[in-house]
Amino acid sequence: MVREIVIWPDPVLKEIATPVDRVDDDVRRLLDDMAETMYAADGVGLAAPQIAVGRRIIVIDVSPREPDQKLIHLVNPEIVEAEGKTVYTEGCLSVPGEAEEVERANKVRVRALDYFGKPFEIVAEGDLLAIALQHEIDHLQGTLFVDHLSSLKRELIRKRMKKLKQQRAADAAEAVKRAPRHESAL
Ligand code: GNR
Ligand code: NI
Repeated sequence: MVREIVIWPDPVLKEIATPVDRVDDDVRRLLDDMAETMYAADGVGLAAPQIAVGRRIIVIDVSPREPDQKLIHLVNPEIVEAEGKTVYTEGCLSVPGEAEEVERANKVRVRALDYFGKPFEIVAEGDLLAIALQHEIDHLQGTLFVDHLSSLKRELIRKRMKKLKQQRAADAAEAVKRAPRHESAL
């Protein structure tokens, strides 16, 4: 099921997500919904807080940009090693239409549980996967790419998000007005 993606600013995006204690069918259903939501939105990653779920769960699929990669499920991910520095122009599904340069580690080693609850490690260096791992793990700490920008840039983006939310609310109200009424409502 495709879920609704929360737009920044929203309190749920600032919360620290809670660790998962067992990768059971409920968690796997969430992972499936998150992958479906990520693909529907044309994203390369998604963190559970973006669908208003405060748990340490991430999906990443950078294969549109790095064809040797595939869908990765990460539960309770931890960065166990970070090295070097790099700058990448980032976007976020919770901050639509915005893109800004962010400085991050060039190489990361991440430990997590997979779709079946089995521990694994992944190392990424100098590519979008390395960036996406850090971007998504940031989400679990309540941090978005806009928090890495100057306050001036962040406040400009905040204004544009406010306008975008108002426009979406107006569009939704208009859609209700135009919708043919159900018989019981006549
Ligand atoms: O789809 C996404 N693209 C992207 C591009 C550059 C750096 C990071 C990302 S992650 C983003 C999806 C998203 O918001 N994940 O939280
Ligand atoms: Ni994001």
